[in-house]
Amino acid sequence: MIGVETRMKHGDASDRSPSSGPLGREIVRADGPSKVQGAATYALEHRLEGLLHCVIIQSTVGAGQIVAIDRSAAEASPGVRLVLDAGNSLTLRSQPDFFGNKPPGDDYTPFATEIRHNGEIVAAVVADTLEQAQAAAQLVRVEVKPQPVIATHDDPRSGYGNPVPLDKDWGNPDDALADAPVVVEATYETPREYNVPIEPHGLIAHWEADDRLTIYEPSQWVDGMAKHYATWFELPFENVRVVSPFVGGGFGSKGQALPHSAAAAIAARMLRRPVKLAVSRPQTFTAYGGRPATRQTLKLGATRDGQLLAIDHDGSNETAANATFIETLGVVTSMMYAVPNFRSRQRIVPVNTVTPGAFRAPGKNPSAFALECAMDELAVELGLDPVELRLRNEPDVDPETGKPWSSRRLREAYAVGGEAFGWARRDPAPRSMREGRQLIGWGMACGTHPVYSSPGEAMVRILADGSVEVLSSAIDMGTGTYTILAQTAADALGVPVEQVTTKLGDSRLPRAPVAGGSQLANLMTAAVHTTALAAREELIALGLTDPNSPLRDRANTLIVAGGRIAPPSGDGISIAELMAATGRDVLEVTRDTLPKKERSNDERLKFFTTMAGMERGTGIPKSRHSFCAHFVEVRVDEDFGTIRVSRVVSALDAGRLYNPKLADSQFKGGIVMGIGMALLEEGITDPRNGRILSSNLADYRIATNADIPHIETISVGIPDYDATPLGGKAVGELAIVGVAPAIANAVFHATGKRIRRLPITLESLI
Ligand code: MCN
Ligand code: MOS
Repeated sequence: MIGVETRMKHGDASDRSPSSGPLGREIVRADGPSKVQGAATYALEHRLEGLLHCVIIQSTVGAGQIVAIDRSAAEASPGVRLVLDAGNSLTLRSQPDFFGNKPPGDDYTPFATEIRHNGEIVAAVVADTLEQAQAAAQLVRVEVKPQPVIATHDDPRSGYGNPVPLDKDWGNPDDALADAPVVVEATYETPREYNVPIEPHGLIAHWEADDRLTIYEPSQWVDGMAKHYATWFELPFENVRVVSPFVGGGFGSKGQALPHSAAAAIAARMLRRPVKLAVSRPQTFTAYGGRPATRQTLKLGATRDGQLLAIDHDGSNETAANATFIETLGVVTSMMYAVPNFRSRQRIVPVNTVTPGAFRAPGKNPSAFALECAMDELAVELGLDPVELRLRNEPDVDPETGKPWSSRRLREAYAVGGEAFGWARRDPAPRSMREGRQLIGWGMACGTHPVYSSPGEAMVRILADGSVEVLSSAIDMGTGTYTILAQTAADALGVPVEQVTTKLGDSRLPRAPVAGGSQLANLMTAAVHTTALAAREELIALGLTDPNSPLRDRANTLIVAGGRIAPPSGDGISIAELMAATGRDVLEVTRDTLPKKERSNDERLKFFTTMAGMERGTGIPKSRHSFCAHFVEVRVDEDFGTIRVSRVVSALDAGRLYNPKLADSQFKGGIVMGIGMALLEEGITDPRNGRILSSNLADYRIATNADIPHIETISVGIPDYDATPLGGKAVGELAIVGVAPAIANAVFHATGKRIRRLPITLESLI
């Protein structure tokens, strides 16, 4: 990533400190009522005149050459308007994905001629109704000359894999390990995992004119997606509009336009009619890649009293046969504990799979699984309490960069979380705690997530009735963006939060970067804060200088509070009264937090439509991370081997929370997903043809209410203005990190069995 200085200059500290105002309060979700009442319009629910329906046809082999496609029967089928494949598709200009993977050549169609994975799109049918398109799709005959398939990295032919340039080294780990009094070594594995948001992928593509495209598509990044379509169709960026006011979850899967997105847009263009394409649940398992399977071998060397001497880490993840995805496995390993000798290596193993992608806490999550299990194994080996072992290796500075922490409140998390859980009552011996036939296990592990930041842009509009609008192309996928941005504006402006509405998810609005890397809340609250302060200044200027203002010439002493503008003593007037007196319909202010104001349009666009602006710490003097400690109780049935998580207490340091109720919901969501990861989720692949067998919600099991116990979350964060302008740190992905190892460690404590491959099932305990 490009290291650009994007940190905003801090204004007057008093402007940013936690106030008794709306920011930081437990306000209910602004979008809640519209969602529960069915009034929230999701992408595929938009109604358009003359809408056609598109169905994709995916490859049923894992590798091969397409010899022929017979479209004739499908073309003759009732209601069919178009059958598309590589032979008759409009050709687009190719565009690299997030990670720089670019299809070969300058031309691109989403329809394969050479098949690299099972589920790759080979054709599509467009018809008047969905049923007609589905029926006709059955009639398309695809003849393929199959080639050998390497379905997963468990296939010995997949080989050792290819190194990627992420080596990390310090000290001399080989010598340190050779000399270390205690060494533990183990290999940990995680399976393919899928994002499975409640709302599957899909879109409506609508060409208003030959050079104007509107896309209704669930999106974590409408500006990035608009750029994608603009490149594909060689249109000016402004001619593409991506609309995504509501998103039924994404978890990383909705950051960019995907091959099926191109298929729908091509069909709409060729037919000059709006086209809807709904990816079915089974199809989503190959429409987007999900987290790749990982394998990590860790060696930890330590003194007898538990001082880490060395860590040696070798990790690999599956990637596609023709594209690179790196699940960055060394990221937590290298920054969690003070260790003088360190090595981390990473490889990628190409197999016949769809290109894997980002999935909640990419890299961090499997990285912590290996490290935090290995730390538990070391604690057992040393006869030390696992919390005590961690305390003995708590680093004063970031061991990788040597930078001081902006804040790191893990000691507090251990203390507060351990106390709430009752950790002191734990008998360290495995199989020592039971209730009847239930073996009880207590385990713990840590999680962390970096603080990323990008610039953002926002508009604040004060309307004639005194109400306020906040506008941004940022999105809310259930996270709380609508709510916290209203809180931020209300706070900075001095109006009641009920008076503020937020409009999001439209690339025509002021720009925002991706809602990924858990960066959006911090960067957009900063952008809205800046903008709202500017709007307040304009309001005050209007009150002081407008000839018709009842408050004119009051020296510069006006205060805005509670929706009223007033001199320090006296009641003043409402904002609506000021707007009426001065004859204003609207007062509109746009600001951004770009590093320099005089950026050209092209440069601005680059910041908001590529990852170029995503600051990961270069040029920032402090190491910025959120942290958490999870304490978990499991109950394992001695006869049946069934595993239940019966209690979770997590103490989390995510700095200042803009809305503790919503942050709590984020934390709990992450923990729920972590329980699914530990015990349930597994993409099972047919070794013969690379087909994903668990491509539905019956076979790909995610945690349901019945799997979830009482979860207690405790925030131990304090405002961290070295991390972000308003003092918050990363929230959305934090809590999933560390849950799976805490459960694996608890299962060991309950049973004496160390399970190093997820998910932990009753079979694995036999
Ligand atoms: N928040 C807060 N105080 C802070 C930071 C955040 O109160 N200091 C709260 C806010 O309500 C904010 C939310 O936490 O809206 C998430 O903020 P943030 O950590 O900045 O994460 P993003 O807004 O960037 O959201 C993306 C993040 C990621 S990367 C994934 S993956 C993920 C996640 O959020 N996917 C989700 N949480 C999800 N939650 C839901 N319901 N659905 C998804 O798909
Ligand atoms: Mo989250 S996986 O960074 O969208």
